[in-house]
Amino acid sequence: MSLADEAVFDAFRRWGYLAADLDPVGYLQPLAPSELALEGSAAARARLCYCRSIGAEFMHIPDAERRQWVAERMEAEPPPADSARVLERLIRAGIFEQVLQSRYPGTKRFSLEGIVALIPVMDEMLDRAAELGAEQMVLAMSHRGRLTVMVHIVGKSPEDVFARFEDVDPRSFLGGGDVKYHLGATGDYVTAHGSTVEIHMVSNPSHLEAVDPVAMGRARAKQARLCGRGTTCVLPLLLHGDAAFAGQGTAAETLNLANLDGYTVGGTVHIVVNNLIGFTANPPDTSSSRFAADVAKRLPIPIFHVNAEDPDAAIRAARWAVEYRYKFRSDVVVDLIGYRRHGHSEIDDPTTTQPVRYRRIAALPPLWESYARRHQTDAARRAAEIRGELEAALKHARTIRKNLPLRQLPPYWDAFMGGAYDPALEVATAAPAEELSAIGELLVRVPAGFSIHPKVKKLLDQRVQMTQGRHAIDFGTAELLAYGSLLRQRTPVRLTGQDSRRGTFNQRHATLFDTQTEAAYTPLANMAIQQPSFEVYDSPLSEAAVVGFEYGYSRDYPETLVLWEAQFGDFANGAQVYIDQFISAGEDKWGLLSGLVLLLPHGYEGQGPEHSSARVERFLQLAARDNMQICQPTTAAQYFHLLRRQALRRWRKPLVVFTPKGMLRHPAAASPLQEFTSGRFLTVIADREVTDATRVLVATGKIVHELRAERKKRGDTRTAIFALEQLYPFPEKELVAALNQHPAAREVVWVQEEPANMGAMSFLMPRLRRLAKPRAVRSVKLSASPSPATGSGKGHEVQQKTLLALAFTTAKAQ
Ligand SMILES: Cc1ncc(C[n+]2csc(CCOP(=O)(O)OP(=O)(O)O)c2C)c(N)n1
Repeated sequence: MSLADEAVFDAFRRWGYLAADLDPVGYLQPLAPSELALEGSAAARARLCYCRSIGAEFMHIPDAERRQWVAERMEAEPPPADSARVLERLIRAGIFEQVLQSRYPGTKRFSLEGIVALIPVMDEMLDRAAELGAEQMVLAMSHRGRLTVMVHIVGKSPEDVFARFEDVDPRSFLGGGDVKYHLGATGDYVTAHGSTVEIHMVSNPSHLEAVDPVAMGRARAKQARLCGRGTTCVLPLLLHGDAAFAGQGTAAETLNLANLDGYTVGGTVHIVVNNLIGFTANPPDTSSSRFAADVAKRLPIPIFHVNAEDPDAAIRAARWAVEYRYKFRSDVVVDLIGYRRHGHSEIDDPTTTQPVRYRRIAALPPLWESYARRHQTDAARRAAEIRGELEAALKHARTIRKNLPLRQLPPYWDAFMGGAYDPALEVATAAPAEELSAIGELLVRVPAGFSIHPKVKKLLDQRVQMTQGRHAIDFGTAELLAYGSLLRQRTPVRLTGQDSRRGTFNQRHATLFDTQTEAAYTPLANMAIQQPSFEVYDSPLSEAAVVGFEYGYSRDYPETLVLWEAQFGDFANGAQVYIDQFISAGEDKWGLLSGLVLLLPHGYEGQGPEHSSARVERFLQLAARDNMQICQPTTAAQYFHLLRRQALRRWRKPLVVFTPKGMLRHPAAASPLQEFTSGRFLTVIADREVTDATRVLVATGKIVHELRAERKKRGDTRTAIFALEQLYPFPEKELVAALNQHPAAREVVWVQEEPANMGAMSFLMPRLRRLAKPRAVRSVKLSASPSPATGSGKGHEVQQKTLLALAFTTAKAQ
């Protein structure tokens, strides 16, 4: 190409996408950027390449090789399409939608009509991915087109989907289950060349985009299991709605995970199922930029905008997207622009808000009709045949008595179980002394020439002494001993969170940094040649996406102890959607288990409204039917046993741990070596000093230590203090047994440092009243407050003093 022609092409490479013909309805009109006001044959040729049905955005990619890769494809002659196959797929998907529409007119199904090209686009992606080595695909999508994808891509039978419309088995879902367009599914996709790709469609809540990082986490876990450190065998594919992709922060947070060591999946393929509408809202109201996909420009990746009424072009873009992912291990976006034939759901009338657009849409034929016309074939007979097949399937579905499961769990779940808690599930969690001292030695072993920071060295030396029984073991050491011992029992461990390698409170030092080179070294990852993986990563500054990711990881690697740590427990509310919709309800809605651990630093230490509370009350409110475990260990040994219990039992339930901050190095929270070499996690720690109490204080967490110190100060010998170490499942038997040790006790007092409307109080008081009968039961707490804690350090001290004084005052004296 001459230099002058090159300059012309360059302008089109840069700006051509703005002038491309992308919207079949004419809502998104092509622009005429002044840079493209060029005449001549080069301009005409460039216009053909860049301004028809595909608009490629790629000139923002800093790497010249990648830009050139895209340009070469955009500028090459398009290969002939396999129009017969494409037509068959369009008819099948289109008629499937029509049958649903005519048979279930009053039911929501979130039709794909208007972007049915999605089906041949996904076909192409799967065919090409399989050629490039994909064995599995993790697929996440929202409501739009989900049922069609389930049948035409995941391989579910139409009968199965119809049966769900008939709701043939409502009893099996009473009090649980989920709506049909949220359920996950697994199936086999057979490619055009006869190979098979396992598809895992992820279950998701209504909350749009929330499923994105979950799918990535699942893909990473599957890759770790199937392809070691490779990313070839599992391809993640995320489908986004246009309004949701532009608007939801989770989508942006998820994109940011793409190239991070701890999270990468070797590239995710994204499709924006872009119907240029969100429920009733128009694009100018849902995105501040021209394309919803613009959020993806935060990554140096190509975005292919493509007109969904031109399936041949869409298929080309689909093919490039997968090839690009495999060549560069990068994310890539296909922005498939079409329309929505009906209302948001089929019972909605869109003409009340978009009357003009919907008049135009009503005049458009189904895609299979226009495609057949373009390729000069007649499709009517085939359409009638397929309609007949589907009507027969529908009739058959009405005779089905039970919904068949859409999903089959992989065999690595066979060893695990959910359901109700059963004490028979308990296992030994103590570790031999030699084992602990060996791990202590390993924690300080670094490569020759590695210079450890003197402060860290001192701490590590102390750790060695602790594990030899010369000092009590602190929390930070106990945690690493739990991980080390699990690794030596062949349990992989994955821990992530902001600054988790060192630990926010300087307590962990799971990774050491060379003072000369800043090289990082993680002793637990280097214990033996054939050890299970120990991953510890500093996460990006995100809560939502990273919690979603770890939940996803735990879903596909139940053998691994997966932990996410909040910097301060308060920040976990940034991940509330994952806590509410996945962690708490996943088993109830979808029958899917997770052993994810959330480590949430909690405790009132005068650090203000946002560094005090992990919102204990919210977790307890979510607790029902043994859906998760909520614990607050007060000693290092308790923490050790709790973590090991979580990994070693067969019971896979999310575990929420309220972890200490100030108490991390407090002597009262440290434990002697023998508490690690014997015993197990105690759900209630009864009093070990006072044997015949007249009053019993019950509390959880740090305040327990403060109550003990206060009792000592007062020389009180008649007040027993119980530490409630597990809040849920509520240890009723253990608490009753502890109370029975004090027959003379006439008063039981719940003490919490949180305000009355927070903490465990609302959960606990009714239970305590029932169990402690006929003793009087009351509570000591801060007065109710809209924010969890005071902003004044001094104010906190006064409050805490008052609280302790009240706890040691009998009801009468008050
Ligand atoms: C987080 C969240 N907020 C709001 C909603 C309610 N809602 C459901 S669908 C929808 C519009 C989605 O539009 P778009 O992403 O363009 O997808 P489409 O339905 O058009 O395919 C809204 C607002 C939701 N499901 N999730």
